[in-house]
Amino acid sequence: MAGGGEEVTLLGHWGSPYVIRVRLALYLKGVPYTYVEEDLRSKSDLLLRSNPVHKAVPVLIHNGRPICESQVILQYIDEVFVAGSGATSSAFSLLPADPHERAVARFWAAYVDNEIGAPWDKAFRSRTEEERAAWMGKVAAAVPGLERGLRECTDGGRKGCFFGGAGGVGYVSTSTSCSAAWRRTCTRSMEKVSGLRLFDGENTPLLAAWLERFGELEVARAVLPDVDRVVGYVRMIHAKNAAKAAE
Ligand SMILES: N[C@@H](CCC(=O)N[C@@H](CS)C(=O)NCC(=O)O)C(=O)O
Repeated sequence: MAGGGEEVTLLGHWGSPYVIRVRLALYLKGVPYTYVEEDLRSKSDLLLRSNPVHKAVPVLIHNGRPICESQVILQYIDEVFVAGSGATSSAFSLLPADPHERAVARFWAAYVDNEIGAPWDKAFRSRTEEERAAWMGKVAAAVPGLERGLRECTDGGRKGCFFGGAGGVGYVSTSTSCSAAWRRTCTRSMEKVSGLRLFDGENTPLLAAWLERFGELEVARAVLPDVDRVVGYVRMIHAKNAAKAAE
């Protein structure tokens, strides 16, 4: 049960990067919440009722009202849980105050979902090695664009260290928690599973350094799942997908 008279419940799955980004945001904002782990093979009535369109996690339920889609949830959290609202003591804002900087942050958050997250999901669900390699090729092709974005957002790496948010962990960092998580978990897991290196000091020095720094933060340590657990999960899904392909 959340404190301060607010009831906040998150329906999630431990391995979902979309859920992880919401958990990062709630942690950064200091919002207490009840976490409900969903079995995605047997979804709860609450999940089906709360997200009848996509039937997917994350769903945030705030005082009985569901909010779906992780980017929408992040923006909701940023707007609702503000200092002095009684809902949280944190003055921390995920999105920058300046409208142009906010637009830039949203642009890169969308870039991450569309150009990196979407093909990554397809790779995850691929039934053959060839199909998976093709989708991961698309992910790899989008990574230099993100490196360029980080350079522009941070004035060549000099301004702020965390990609969106003046020197702090901001909206893009949080919504890119997939990437941040990738460095510590999914990326390392993918590296272990497929041998593909997406972020390294030579080709993507800013991203590599940023993700390393992000991974060291208390919030990352508290929220990101264990690499070996993710590796085991990814391998299990790949094996299931391969078995389906062979049917
Ligand atoms: N665009 C959605 C993506 C959410 C999503 O794909 N969630 C997955 C877990 S990672 C899910 O719940 N899938 C439902 C299923 O597997 O049936 C968001 O940003 O929230």
